[in-house]
Amino acid sequence: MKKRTLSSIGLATAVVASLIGAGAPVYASTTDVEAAPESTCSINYETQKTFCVEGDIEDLTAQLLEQQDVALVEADAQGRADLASARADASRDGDVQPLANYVLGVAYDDASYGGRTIVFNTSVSTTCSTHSFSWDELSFAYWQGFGWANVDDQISSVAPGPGCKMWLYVDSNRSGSVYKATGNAASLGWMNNQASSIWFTG
Ligand SMILES: [Ca+2]
Repeated sequence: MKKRTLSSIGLATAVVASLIGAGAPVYASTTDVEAAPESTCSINYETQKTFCVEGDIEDLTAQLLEQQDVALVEADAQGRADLASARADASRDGDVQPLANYVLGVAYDDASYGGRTIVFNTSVSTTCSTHSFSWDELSFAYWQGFGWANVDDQISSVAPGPGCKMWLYVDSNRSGSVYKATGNAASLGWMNNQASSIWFTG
C-alpha cells in the first residue's frame, strides 16, 4: 500500500503559510455571538487548508460548497450521489464545478461526538482503499472554539470515514502507544486527550 506522509517540517511550513498567507483559515461566522462557540472545521490532507464554521458537519458541508466550491463527501454511494447532484446543480446554474474532498474521519473534543469538531479529508476519491494518510503533528491541526486551538492532546471521540480506520498515537510522528479505532468510538479510554498524531488506513 502506498504511504502518503507529510514530513513534520512540511506540515509546519504549510500551517504557518495558511495562518498568515493567502490561504489563511477562513471562518464563516453566522454572527450569533450569544451561541455557544460550537465549531466544525475541515482540514484537507493535500493542501492542509483549514475551513471552519459555527455549527455541525451539515453546516460545514453547506458553507464549504457555497463559499469554497468544495463538496465534502463521504466516500460511499450516498456521498458520490450527493457529489453528482451538486455538480449537476452547478452545471445548471452556470456555477463553478465543485471540487470534491472525501472524508477520512472526524475527531471531536468531547466524548460522544460533541464539542469542537474537525473533519479530516483528502482529494483522493478512493481514500483508505488505496492510500494511507497521516497527520504526524496534530499540534499543526486546528479547530476553533474560544479562539484557535490546536487539536493535540484534545481528541475525546472519533468517527472514521467509510473504508478508513483511525489509529491514534500518543506521540507525534506516529510513535508511542497506539489506539486503533476501527469504527466509531464514543470514548477513547486511556487515549482520551492524549492523541498527538493520526494515521488513516484501510
Ligand atoms: Ca477533549
